Amino acid sequence: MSKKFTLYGWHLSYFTGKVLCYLRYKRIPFVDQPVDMLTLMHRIKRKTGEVVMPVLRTPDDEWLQDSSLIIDRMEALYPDASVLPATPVQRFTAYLIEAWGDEWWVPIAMHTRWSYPENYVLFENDAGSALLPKLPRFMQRMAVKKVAGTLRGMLPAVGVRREQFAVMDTWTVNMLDLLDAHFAQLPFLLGGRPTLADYGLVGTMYGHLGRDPWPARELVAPRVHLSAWLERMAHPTPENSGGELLADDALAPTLEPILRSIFTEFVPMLDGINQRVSEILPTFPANKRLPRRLADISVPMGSGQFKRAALPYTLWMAQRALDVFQALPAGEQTLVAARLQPLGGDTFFALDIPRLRRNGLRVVADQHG
Ligand SMILES: N[C@@H](CCC(=O)N[C@@H](CS)C(=O)NCC(=O)O)C(=O)O
Repeated sequence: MSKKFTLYGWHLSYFTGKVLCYLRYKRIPFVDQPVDMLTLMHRIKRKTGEVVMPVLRTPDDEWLQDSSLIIDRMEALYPDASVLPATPVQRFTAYLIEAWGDEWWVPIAMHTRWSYPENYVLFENDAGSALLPKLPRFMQRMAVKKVAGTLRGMLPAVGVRREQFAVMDTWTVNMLDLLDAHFAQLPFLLGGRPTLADYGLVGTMYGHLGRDPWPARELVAPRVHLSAWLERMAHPTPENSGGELLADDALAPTLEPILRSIFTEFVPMLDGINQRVSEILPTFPANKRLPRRLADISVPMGSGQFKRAALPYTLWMAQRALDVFQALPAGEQTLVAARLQPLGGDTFFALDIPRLRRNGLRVVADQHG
């Protein structure tokens, strides 16, 4: 058995990109293993209960699933070059942006991939040679067609619906401009080295926007500072990623419009999901996993509205950030709330979500909490 960690995933996968960039930055030795069909459908399913990537297999043969759990476990094992800021405002902000990067951006990443057929050639090549590495091309193509069909089937649920394309496109261009303006000032979201915030955002940027031919050419390449950040994230060196976070627990002014968008768009999404969960919870069997998706919610996106299915899992990511806030000493909580209040942060701290346990890609709610 390998003494190293093994990362099972594909470079085109959102959450694999997040973990891959993280492991590289931390200089944790690992085998980058494109996951094949047997491993994905059977071994991973047996070990984690899900057909999912990424999974990190430890040298002790533990199979860790969920990018956030993987990072938590690795941070405990490898505390050097921590991606978790030590000061309260930056620490909380890192978890908040992780949640936003992981969850809010999924429809954008799916839209910029699946709405542009030119992206399919790379997907077919990469996924085909990963799934069935030893089999002929035509069989690889058939296997990819099936996987692509499953992924395309998820598009309407996550909100990739033709009538919403204009709202999504406008939002994306505006947000990428804000990010580009930020990275013109600072190497990373919170300063001179990457934090959990950057790893949340890199999921969408590494595997999807920065790699699929259409968005890489049309959206990322023209924004040189965003492109340079992505390059630092993908290929970290002590020279390009070894700086300090902003002094005095500061947040850059260029991060403020991004945080404002999180509070006026992502938080209403969390509220909407919470509402859907509270509708079913009173009659839902205790200790049973909630459905992966609940009925549609409608949330602000830029100056428009955006409809998508509610994912209870997303609340677990919000709970993760709230837990970090609540674990701070009272004085530090006051500092964090005061710093974020002018940007609309009150809405986040007012969230009242039932206690959730993660189980694979779903959650179990504590109905007696
Ligand atoms: N929250 C999980 C999400 C993992 C995830 O959604 N992975 C995608 C590929 S990027 C997948 O395998 N999806 C299969 C599915 O949704 O059924 C994580 O952070 O690892």
